[in-house]
Formats: sequence, C-alpha cells, structure tokens
Amino acid sequence: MNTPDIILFVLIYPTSEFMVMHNNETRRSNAVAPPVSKKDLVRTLEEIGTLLDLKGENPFKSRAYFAAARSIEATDEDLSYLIESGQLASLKGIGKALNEKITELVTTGALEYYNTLKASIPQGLVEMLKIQGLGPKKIKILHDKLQITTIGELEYACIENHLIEIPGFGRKTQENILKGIQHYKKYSQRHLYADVIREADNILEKLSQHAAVTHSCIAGSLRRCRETVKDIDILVATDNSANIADWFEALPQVERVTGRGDTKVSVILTSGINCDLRIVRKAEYPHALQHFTGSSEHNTALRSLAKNAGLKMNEYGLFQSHGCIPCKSETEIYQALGLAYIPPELRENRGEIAAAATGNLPDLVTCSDIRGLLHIHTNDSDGVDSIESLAAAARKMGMEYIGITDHSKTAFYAGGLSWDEVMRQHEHIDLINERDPSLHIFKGIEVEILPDGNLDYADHLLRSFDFIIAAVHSHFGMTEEAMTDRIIKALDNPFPTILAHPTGRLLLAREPYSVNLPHIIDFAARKGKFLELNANPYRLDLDWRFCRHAKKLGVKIAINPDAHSIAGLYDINFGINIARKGWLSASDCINCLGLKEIKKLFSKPI
Ligand code: DGT
Ligand code: CA
Repeated sequence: MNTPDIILFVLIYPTSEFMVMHNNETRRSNAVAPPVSKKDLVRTLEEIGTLLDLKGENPFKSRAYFAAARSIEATDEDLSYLIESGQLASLKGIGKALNEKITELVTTGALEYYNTLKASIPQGLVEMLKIQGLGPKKIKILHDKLQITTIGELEYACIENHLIEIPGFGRKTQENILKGIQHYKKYSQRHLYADVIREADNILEKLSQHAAVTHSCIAGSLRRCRETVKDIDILVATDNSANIADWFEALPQVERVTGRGDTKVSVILTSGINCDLRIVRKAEYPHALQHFTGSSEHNTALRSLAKNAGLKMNEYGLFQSHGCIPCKSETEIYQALGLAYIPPELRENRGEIAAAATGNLPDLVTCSDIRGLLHIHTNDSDGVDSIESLAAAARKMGMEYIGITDHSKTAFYAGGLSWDEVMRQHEHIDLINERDPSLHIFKGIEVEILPDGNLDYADHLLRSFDFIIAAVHSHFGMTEEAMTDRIIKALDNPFPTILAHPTGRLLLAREPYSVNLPHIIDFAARKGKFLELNANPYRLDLDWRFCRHAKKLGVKIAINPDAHSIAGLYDINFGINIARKGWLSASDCINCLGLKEIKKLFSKPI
C-alpha cells in the first residue's frame, strides 16, 4: 500500500459514555478512571482488525483483534481492574501482545501501533467501508488494481467502466457500488454542479408554474456556475406570497423543512441537498436576484462602488438621498452604477467590475458556438458506444466533426489500444468518413505521458494521427518540479496537439497533482499547443481561474467532453459554463472553429 500524504494522528478522548458504563460495572477500581471507555476500546480493536484486512495482512491476525473485541464486550469487569489485577490476559483470545496493546491504550489514551497502522493506509480506503456492499477485501483489490484511494476516484472508475473486467467484480457489482456511492454522497457537504442543477431546474419549473409566481430564477453559486455548490438558492417574485411557502414545502422532493421565515423557506430535499427558497415582492425582485446571485465578494465590491457614487444598494433596492432608483432588471441596476451588464458566471470579483466600467467585458462563448467535440472514447477502449453511434449522436447535436481519442496502450486498465487496434480503428474511421461525409471524424488518441515525459507510442507511429491529446494518468505523487518537467517534455514532442486535463484533479475526490501551471501555459504559448478544458463534471480542468491566464497569453482552449458514452457528449455544456467563467470567447476555443479551419489547424506541418 502507498503511504498517504497526510499522516493522521489519532487521540482517543474520554467520553461521557465512559462514566455511564462504569456506574453499571460490577467491580470498581480505586485508580483514576482510564481515559478510554470499554466501548472505545472495542471500537479501536475492531478498527485495527479492519485496517489489517484492508492492508491484506494474514486473516488470523485481524481475526485475533475481532475476537479480543468480543471478549472485552462480554466481560462485566471494570477495565482498570482487569489491567491492575493482571487478569486481562486471562480473558479468552487475549495473549501477551494484545494484553500489552490494550494496556497501553487504556492507560495512556493512545496506542502507537494503531496510529502507525492507520497512518499507513489512505484515509479514503477507510471511508469506502461506509459504502454498502464494499468490504476490506474488495477495497484492497480496487486499490491494488486501479490505484483507487478515494470514494470520488471509485465513482469515476465505475462511470468509466473500469470495474467490469476485474475478477470478482463485473457489471452488476459495479452498478451496486455506484448505487452505494450515490447513497453515501447524499449526505456529504458540497456537491458537484452536475449533481444539483437538474434537480434545481426541476423545482424551478414547478415554482414558475405556480399561479402567484411572476418571476423565478436560480441564484447563488449555481447561477454563477461554480464547479461545486453548497446548496440550491431559488428566488421567486410574487405580490401574493400567502401560500407559496406551504406549496413549496409540500413538493415531493422536499424531505424536511429546516427553517421558515416571512421571506425564506429552508428545506432538505430527498436527494440530501439543502435548498433555500426566497420569496420577494415583484418590485424587489431584480435587486434580490442580483444580491442572492453573489458572489458576496462581487457584491461587496459593487456596494463600495455604489457608496463612492453616493448610492446605497442592498437586496431591496438601489437608493440615493431622495429615494430609490427604479430598476426593472439586473441590467438596469448595473446601468445605474455606470456598468455594462455582467453575466452571472463572471461575478467573482476578479476584474469584471473594472471591465464592465470600461466596456471591456468579453463576448462569452455559448453552446451555439461549438462546432465539434474532440475527446471521445469508444467501445474500442473504455467507452460503451460505437464510433458510428457516437457520430450519429454528435450529428444530431449539430456538430460538424468529432475527434475519437481512445486510450493508448499503457492505459491497460482502460482498455488502451495496441498498435494493431489503432490501425484497425483508423481503417474503420476512414470507411465511415467515406460513407457519410455529413460529419467528419478525426483520428485521435489520448496518449499517456509516461513518468519520464516520453509518450506511449514512438514518434513514427504518432505521425499517423490527425491530432493527439497527451495526458497524465499515473504517478501523481511526483514533486512539482518533476511533474512540470514531465509535462513540458511531452509538450516539447512535436506530435501532441492538446494537453488533457492539465492538473488531474477530480472534484471533491482528488486534489490536483503538483504542477507549475503558469509555466506550462507559458510553454504551450511558445510551442503553439492547446490546453484542454475537460468538461467532465468531475474534472472541469483546466480550472476557470487559469483559463483567463491562458487567454491572455494567446493559448487556445479545447472544450472537450471526454465522453465515454453518447450521454457523455452532452457534458460539453458543463465545459462551456466553465469556459464562460474563465472569460473565454468563441475565438479562444479551437472547437468553435468550423471543419475547414480546424482541418487546417491539425494539418500544420510538424
Ligand atoms: P455556496 O452556497 O457556498 O456554493 O455559495 P453561494 O454564493 O451560493 O453562497 P450562499 O448560498 O451562502 O449565499 C447566496 C448569495 O447570497 C451569495 O452568493 C451572495 C449573497 N450573500 C450571502 N451572504 C452574504 C453576505 O454576507 N454579504 C453579501 N454581500 N452577500 C451575501
Ligand atoms: Ca448557495
């Protein structure tokens, strides 16, 4: 097992249960109460057994800890008494080594063996035990075969079908694990945008149909298209608010009401997500919408601008000394402050107010600007759909071209293609292109960037692709310098066209690997390489905060769905949101080029 990056120190504190248990125990010790209760001891022994199983140690070893836990549970004796009188070792299943460990834990409140063992196992593996249907043995296999260390990575692996081929797993088990993860996620703190938006839209639609509602909109971080959100904020306008709150509370999606005031209802939805509904009067609506869209940083900057102009603004209105300035829309509010309308995605106080004051806001890319989809996996590697069906679906979406990019050979866990398989796929694509020229299919590959920065196929083979996406999928633990050098070396190779998901992050699951992104962007600018904005909702990588930096240096972006199925093609929309947050226009994105232009781009002499 890998050593985790963060060593966890465990201290066990006395609990109130300790006192209760002692009152019930038959024999008492005169000694000061030990800092560990019987319940804590049993839990720790069981945890050690589980950790040993997770590590794949001899099953006899873990069984001994579970047996000791049962013995401790069964005895009526006081722990301190057992230790002081030397009778601990006479309990069934407690030999010399266990006696010493229990004594250390009970008398000092900590056990070095336990702390060291726990620190040697990624915390995420322990967390995975909370998923129904996953025991230590299965978790160890997933860790060994797929290097999975967190629940997020596991979910991603299920979605990419990586569990199907593992002995003892298969499609059914994969489905069950995914269900278990979804159940677990219901109760976690932040949520992926994609996990929330559909539900929010659904509630919004119902609210908008209510007879007394005149206006309605999603607000908060969801409207700003943040990659993760804490909750759903919804705003409605009415001049007859009487029964909207009751009606909202009665929606089938609402599990529990957690707060109710005159203008706000807070609920927990059956999905486990919190939702705040704010009900305002029609005249206040644009101001409330502006306010509750945020971000609070944007609002604070805006209020200070208003103050300097002798105005006051809040969620109720924009005021000057004689009274309120009437505004019928957000556009009119921004106008009254001398600003152009700022799209919600840009409201993060990152220069948008100055740009709006000087007419320098970008013309943001939209869905209708997208002309092709460039990162698509097929059932030749770890996708589930055929090239033909993916092409047909993309055609329906109005695309002019797609780029097929299955995995290269080293990515064996994802069905990476041998060179023979690549050749067969190329012949297949040529045939489809010939048969139906209404959508062009580019022959691409998602080639592994090996730990030393070399690519997974030799240069003379790489030459035969129309375009190449280079990607890091392994050895994430390198130093920043080594990882940066690795990627720079790969981009220095003349063949890669696009750098895939530049930081390797999985939102709410895996931190980005250490890499000097500004340096990579500089290098890409010099070499004329493109950066991917991976639209998969778990990735959204390149992060929007860096998109603007790339744009400033003239590095073009490919908004790529990284689709593993027909449904995955639609993830492009999540990428467009993030591109907008990153200030990108259609002219900054290569897949907004028409077929002719992108063919020209891909056929540049090496
Ligand atoms: P989240 O929920 O953490 O994903 O992010 P938001 O932005 O949705 O935050 P939330 O739900 O706490 O509040 C919604 C909006 O309400 C927020 O974006 C701006 C506004 N707001 C909330 N608290 C404050 C505040 O203390 N000052 C200002 N100026 N605005 C606030
Ligand atoms: Ca929110």
